[in-house]
Amino acid sequence: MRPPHFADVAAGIRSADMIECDGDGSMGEGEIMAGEGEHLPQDIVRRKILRDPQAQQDFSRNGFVAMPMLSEAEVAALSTAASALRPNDAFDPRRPNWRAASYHCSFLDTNRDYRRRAFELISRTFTAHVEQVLQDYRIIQCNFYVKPAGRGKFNLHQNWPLTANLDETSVSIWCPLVDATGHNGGLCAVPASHKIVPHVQGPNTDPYFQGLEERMWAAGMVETFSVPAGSAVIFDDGLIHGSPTNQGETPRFAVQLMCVPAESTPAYYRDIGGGRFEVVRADVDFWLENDIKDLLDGNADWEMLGVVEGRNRQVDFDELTDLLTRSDDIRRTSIALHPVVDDVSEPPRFLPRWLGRKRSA
Ligand SMILES: O=C(O)CCC(=O)C(=O)O
Ligand SMILES: [Fe+2]
Repeated sequence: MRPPHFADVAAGIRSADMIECDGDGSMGEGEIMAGEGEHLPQDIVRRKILRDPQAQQDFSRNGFVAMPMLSEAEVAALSTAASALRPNDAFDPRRPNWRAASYHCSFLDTNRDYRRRAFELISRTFTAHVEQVLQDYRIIQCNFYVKPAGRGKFNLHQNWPLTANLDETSVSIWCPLVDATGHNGGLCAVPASHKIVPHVQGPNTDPYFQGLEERMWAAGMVETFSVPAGSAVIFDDGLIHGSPTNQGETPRFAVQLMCVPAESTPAYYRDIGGGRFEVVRADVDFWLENDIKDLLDGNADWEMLGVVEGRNRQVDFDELTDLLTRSDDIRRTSIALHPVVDDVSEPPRFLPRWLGRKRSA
């Protein structure tokens, strides 16, 4: 028996549209054999993410898939509407903002009214596309990412997890509004690096591959995409990705939408020290209302889902290489985290009752 997963309880695993077989060999009857660790719940293995079977297969294997999305008219309309928005940094942070980021990101801008307008504009433009391409997903966050000429390097990273159950898949849709290549700071990624470690990436957490970036590039692990304006790269938020400095003459505008399975509980993981994370419900308004300082400080008014024991640790280059080599097998195992259960008869009152139950062996 596997122990109760955090989100089995927090969210419940409900049936969604399932894939019969996506061709990656992992869809047999019964439990999937784990390469290591625990078996992955069938419901999650079979949960379809992209409606198109070929896109689903590519996504499962590589952690991303690229496809045309916006029409030329939609790109033009969105670009015009974006230029009328007034973020506090005017899309051009003159001095590096949080953590020395030299790009504009809607979510990091201090203007709440702008953040909401950006969300409304982008979600309005993309809702029908999301519906058409993804199987029962909904939009949680919308951002403009703008890199001024000569700036904007984005170190390799994973996006923060967005679901209370880490075995579920949240995705980013990254869509440039200008043609984006390695030259002007387009997206790059390490193929098949999704769901290979149970790492929780938070705003102040080191990546599990800290210090390896140069070697990863030198070893040819990182792929750079050339994406025409309006096309999209849809990727697993656990995929290692980033983007180089914009060496072009003009700003590089892109949008990013973060989407979660409709049946999942959207969440934010706040590092509370000692390897533990507080998990709080984080739906659309959560991300519009809270800025980065709020996210780091926490807030007693947030809806607490529980506390989980993290399994973060650093890997070295050889281990990363090995994990990538075995990634198909590793992805058949669970990366979900377990609720922290203290051996006390009376759980603290702010925790839901189920947290007071003992974990089965
Ligand atoms: O726009 C970029 O260059 C980076 C985007 C990114 O990291 C993301 O969409 O998660
Ligand atoms: Fe990212």
